Amino acid sequence: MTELAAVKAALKTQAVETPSWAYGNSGTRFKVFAQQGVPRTPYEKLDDAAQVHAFTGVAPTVALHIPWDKVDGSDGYAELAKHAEERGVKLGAINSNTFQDDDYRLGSICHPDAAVRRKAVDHLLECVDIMDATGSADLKLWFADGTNYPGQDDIRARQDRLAEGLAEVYERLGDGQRMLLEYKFFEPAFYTTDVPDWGTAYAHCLKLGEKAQVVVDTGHHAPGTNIEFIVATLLREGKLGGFDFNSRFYADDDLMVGAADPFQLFRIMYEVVRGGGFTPEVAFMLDQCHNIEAKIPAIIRSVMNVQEATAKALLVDRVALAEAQAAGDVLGANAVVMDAYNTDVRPLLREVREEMGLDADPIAAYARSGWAEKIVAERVGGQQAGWGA
Ligand SMILES: [Mn+2]
Repeated sequence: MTELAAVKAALKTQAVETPSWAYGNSGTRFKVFAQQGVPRTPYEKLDDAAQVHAFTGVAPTVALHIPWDKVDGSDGYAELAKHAEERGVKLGAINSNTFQDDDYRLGSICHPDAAVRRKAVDHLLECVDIMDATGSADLKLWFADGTNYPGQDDIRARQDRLAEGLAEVYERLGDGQRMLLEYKFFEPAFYTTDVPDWGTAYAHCLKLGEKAQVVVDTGHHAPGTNIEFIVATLLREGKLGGFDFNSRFYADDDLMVGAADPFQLFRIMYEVVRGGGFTPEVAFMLDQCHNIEAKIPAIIRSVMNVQEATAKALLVDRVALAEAQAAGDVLGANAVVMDAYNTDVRPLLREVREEMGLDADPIAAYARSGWAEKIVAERVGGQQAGWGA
């Protein structure tokens, strides 16, 4: 196989998981803007996600969020999984929610009151039940827990509560199921956050065991953080469970991945490729909201941005790079990396898509498909998915 053929083959195996919540209405704490044609049910979210996969060929799974995607009935989740498969996609990670209830004002799994902790852990256990029903492999945990004021609660005790709660959920995981622990350095808590960084997440995952791994949300870092170093380190330790991709200019902006800093995304994907992380064992998920732009084309664009960064990462001449590094050739090594980054990979990706039987231009093909007009015409009445308004 030629080198280019190997790059193409790798790109065809790419899998980017799209989040159900990206198809619903969203906004900032100032305003949620409603859009026409937005899904009213988890089923309709899957219908939209299937469009993204149909036009990109590399978005085969959809993450659910509980309770936003809760369905009724004993067979509800099995039916949801069937609905997805009939449309050519599968259900992916189950995301828990321990941040939208009045009981969680002082935290969830780290709350000082054992009764609230019980409620939070029970919710996480329910999420594992749902994984059993959907066939999902990953439980993705993000905690809004923390404190706003010095002395508000005992920082150390909160870590103990966190460890205890996580251990109970970990024990409940079945074969082939994982716990992916996400970190975020601030917000909604501002003084301390109980899982603020990869080190804290890693320490808990290490103690829990092999089924616990760290999720890197690209938006959850301080400005200037070298995220690719974190990725390289977690891969080296066998603890990189996956990504929540998005873009940030300031904080947790949840903008389209690759929009704010495509060079950073390339550097991250290079470390993924370099570290042997371009495998199904690492979940490449989007965690984004599309507040002002049309949602489905924005998600298609996001998937394409990940593809472009991946293609460039795969094009790095690692033999030449290793030689330059070994020779101490600072500028030469940097040039090898920059050559790959500065390659226009769009023609290559158009070829890849055509070889996959897809339209070379997913955005244009989606626009021509009439899906956007169809959902505006058909999804009239009912309660649109989304949060706040
Ligand atoms: Mn996230």
